[in-house]
Amino acid sequence: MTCRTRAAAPLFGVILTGLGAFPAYAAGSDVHVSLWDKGEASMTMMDEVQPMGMAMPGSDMSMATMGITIDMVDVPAGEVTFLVTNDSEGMIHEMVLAPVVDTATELPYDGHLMKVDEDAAGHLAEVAERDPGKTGSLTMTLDPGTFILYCNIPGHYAMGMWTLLTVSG
Ligand SMILES: [Cu+2]
Repeated sequence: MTCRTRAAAPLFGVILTGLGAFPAYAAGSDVHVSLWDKGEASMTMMDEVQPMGMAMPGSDMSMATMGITIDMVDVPAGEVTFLVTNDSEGMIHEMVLAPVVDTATELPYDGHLMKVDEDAAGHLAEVAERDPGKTGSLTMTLDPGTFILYCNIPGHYAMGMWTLLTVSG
């Protein structure tokens, strides 16, 4: 019996070490999300600038007057927490999360409402409308793939308020 006990102890130690090799999965990832705009000029430019929604031909994102910035563009699959701050001084913004099948294809968009068709796009979850300076968080368990974070206040998506997140397996 004594011999068996001694043999088992090191094996148990190896198993514990193996579990410790995947801390990213256990802890999850925190993604800081900033919703921003350039103030009054953001909306007055809407009629003058070509829309910059995802994959729209001729889009130049350097012309965007509002946007979504994230501090991690690639996270491991598993639990992901989005810590969202509306950094605008005067506008309400939000963050909607949707899967992306093909980054070369525009999201379904209603040009009259000036909004993404959330149901058709495959809505997953959101941090809904936040006043300037306010925060919100959202925790999701995500499988590998590409996801889009966008703001669906009328006009904002087309003005450039979106970004892509890669979830790696
Ligand atoms: Cu917005």
